[in-house]
Amino acid sequence: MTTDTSLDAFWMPFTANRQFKKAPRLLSKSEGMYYWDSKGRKILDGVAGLWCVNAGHARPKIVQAIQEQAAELDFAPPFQMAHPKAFELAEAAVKLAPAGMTKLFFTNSGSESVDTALKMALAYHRVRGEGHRTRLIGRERGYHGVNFGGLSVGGMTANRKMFGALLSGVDHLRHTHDPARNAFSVGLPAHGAELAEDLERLCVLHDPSTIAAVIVEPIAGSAGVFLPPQGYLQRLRQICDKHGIVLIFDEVITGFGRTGQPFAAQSFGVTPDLMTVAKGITNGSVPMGGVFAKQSIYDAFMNGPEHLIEFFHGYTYSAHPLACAAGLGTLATYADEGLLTRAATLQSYFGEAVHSLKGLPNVIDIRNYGLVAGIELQPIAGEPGKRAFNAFLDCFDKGVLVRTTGDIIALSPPLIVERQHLDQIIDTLRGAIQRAA
Ligand code: PXG
Ligand code: PLP
Repeated sequence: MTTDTSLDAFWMPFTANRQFKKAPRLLSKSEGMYYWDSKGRKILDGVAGLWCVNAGHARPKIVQAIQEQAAELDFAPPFQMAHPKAFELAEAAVKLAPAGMTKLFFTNSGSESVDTALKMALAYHRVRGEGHRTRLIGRERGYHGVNFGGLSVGGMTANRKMFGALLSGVDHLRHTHDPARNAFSVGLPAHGAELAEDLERLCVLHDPSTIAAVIVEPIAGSAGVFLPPQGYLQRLRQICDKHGIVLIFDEVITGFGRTGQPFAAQSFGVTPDLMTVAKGITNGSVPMGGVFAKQSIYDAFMNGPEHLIEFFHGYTYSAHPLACAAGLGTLATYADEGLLTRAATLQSYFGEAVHSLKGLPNVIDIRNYGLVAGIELQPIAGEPGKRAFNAFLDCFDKGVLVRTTGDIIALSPPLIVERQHLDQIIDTLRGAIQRAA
């Protein structure tokens, strides 16, 4: 950026624009575990960019794949046409997915993946002659992106309240965050499996024959790292099976190694019918998302005359060549370095480090699983979000990037993280939390 570039024109997403433009935080370079800001300061990345740079920054195989692809084939129309790397990436990715999830539909973001999955579920029922299944069930405090479908099933009030009535026929399960019973749990909380019975309650209210799908994040990330109570996801799966409801896991954050397995579905031993991903599929390098589907869901569409389109849905940039090349470079990097299971080996060290913050002023809960953690602070009276945001600014000033949502600090370092990086993140955070008291 030249020194006379104004910050005026760019309307920044999910940002306090006026405050930012008075004191901008600009990143200009990245490599491995680090960013460098525009002043040349080195900043340790404690959040994998935005939960996406799982293999660390500027990895050679990914960089090279993108560079070569840009010169070889820039774009190929994705409707009634294709290019080889789309099939290569889909094949490589379904090998990582839970058994039986054999199909992958490409999108360009998590938000598009969610809307795609909701449409797939509705259409799946319809092609099977169950078009009466139209209701979609989400969960309070869920985040499923910002498009109208995902917003409607999502449960973050600030994201929803400005945008009208959203989709009709949507209902929500209660969230599972229960600090009174589960505060400072190490790993999955013991209490709350019974909250899955909310789905039975909604089945009684609406009749199960009207319900198309239930969507949940296996671990809610964006709203503040809420872990599934032990047994909760298993119970949701049972209720969906009993009533013929499609179960969708939104693995945009948990996918590609965050929980110690390629997908949280595998860590928790529960297989959904549809699974949305984005972020880690290309290591954040080129926008891409996707929806994994069970074979039986795909098969239900493969009816009627063969020359007809089976699913009237897709994006201009579905399976974009640059994204597919980046995805192949990413999966190769994950495989070379065993990154998709590395979180499992670091989980106990990371967990102990994070839980060492217990007892600091205003720390009211700490939660961890794999390489994700949430540290919840007591809000400043009348100024919700400010204490955590001050800690975020303080950490950035001290050279560590963390993420906040409300008064919750989230950590999700790249999966290449070493113990000394974890120590630096926690030590910096300790100081920031003390200063934010
Ligand atoms: N589903 C889940 C579970 C997500 O975490 C999306 C969908 C939407 O993805 P896109 O690519 O459309 O942004 C996400 C994205 C945060 C934060 O503050 C998290 C996300 C996005 C923005 C902020 O933690 N996750
Ligand atoms: N709006 C218009 C006018 C379009 O022509 C298209 C795609 O052709 C879109 C929106 C959707 O764009 P995308 O396919 O990139 O989601």
